[in-house]
Amino acid sequence: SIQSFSYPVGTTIDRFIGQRQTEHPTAKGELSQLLRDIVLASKIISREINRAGLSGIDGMTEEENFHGEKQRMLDVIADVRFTSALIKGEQVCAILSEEREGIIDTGHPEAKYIVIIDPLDGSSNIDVNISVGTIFSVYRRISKPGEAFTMEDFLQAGTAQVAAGYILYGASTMLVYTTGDGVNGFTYEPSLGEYFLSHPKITQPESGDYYSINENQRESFPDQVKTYLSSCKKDNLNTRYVGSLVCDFHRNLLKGGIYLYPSSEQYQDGKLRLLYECNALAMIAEQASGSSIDGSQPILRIQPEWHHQRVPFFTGSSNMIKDLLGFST
Ligand code: AHM
Ligand code: MG
Repeated sequence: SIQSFSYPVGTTIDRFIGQRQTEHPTAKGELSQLLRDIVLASKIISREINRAGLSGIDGMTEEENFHGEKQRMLDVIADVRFTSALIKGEQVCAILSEEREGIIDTGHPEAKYIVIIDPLDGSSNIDVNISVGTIFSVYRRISKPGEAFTMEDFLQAGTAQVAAGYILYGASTMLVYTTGDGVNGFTYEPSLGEYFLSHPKITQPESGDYYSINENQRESFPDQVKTYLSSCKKDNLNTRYVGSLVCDFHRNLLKGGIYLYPSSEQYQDGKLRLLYECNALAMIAEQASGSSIDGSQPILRIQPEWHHQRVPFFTGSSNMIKDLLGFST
């Protein structure tokens, strides 16, 4: 019908954030402002990514980050855009970015939140025009507002997250986030410059047909993972692997499936980072009735020991994670 072709109108993300705030009469609007700052930076990055092939910023810089990885221009741009938006927004006292070694002091010691962010995940996909993402977590600081922040503020278990989300720069740009009260997804309309609520109250199917894994290290995977993979093959599940975590996670969240990044000879503790990548997605998965484990325990319960810690990461439909757990020795 003509109606299905009519222009999307509905709840903008701004209105949604405002509505959520009025549901919490004691809220002062700081978290709302912080989320709006992330929304703004994501619009800018979305635009940069859309033009990357023409503007030349899909290429490499001369620099390596402290992980020893070559940085892409877009990695640097995304890092700067998100951190500047959060600094200007004044709601965060300090930031950890996967692109930098140390804590970023925002110069707002009175602010009560901290943010951990992977500004551009999966960026090795950028120069072939494949989707990438941003992943973020928000925590209340442990140190007192007004005092100096410490590393302890960042080494909190994932259960302490106040909000978590990701932006998927895909065929459409989408922002999916939770504040611990369910998961909602918003799709960006670039000509209006607005995100609209397109995926209210996302729930992950209990089971699915997809498993997402890079198997190049399979000889050295733990037996638990080898056995689970055999069962996936026996059950004729389909492999889907973009190699951009946000994309693989998002597909499995909506359609049902499991994502696996186990330990191996190459990556003794897995490849993905607990603070920048796993905790945020684990919170979203749990809020959407899925689950996330490191092979034996929930990701969200892990007490981080250092900020760049890696962890084996398994996330997806609850019954699939249950099956994987069943093979642990
Ligand atoms: P990055 O932080 O350097 O972008 O690496 C993280 C990415 C994830 O997006 C993706 O799931 C994974 O690395 C892919 O790793 P691999 O190429 O080993 O399959
Ligand atoms: Mg990353």
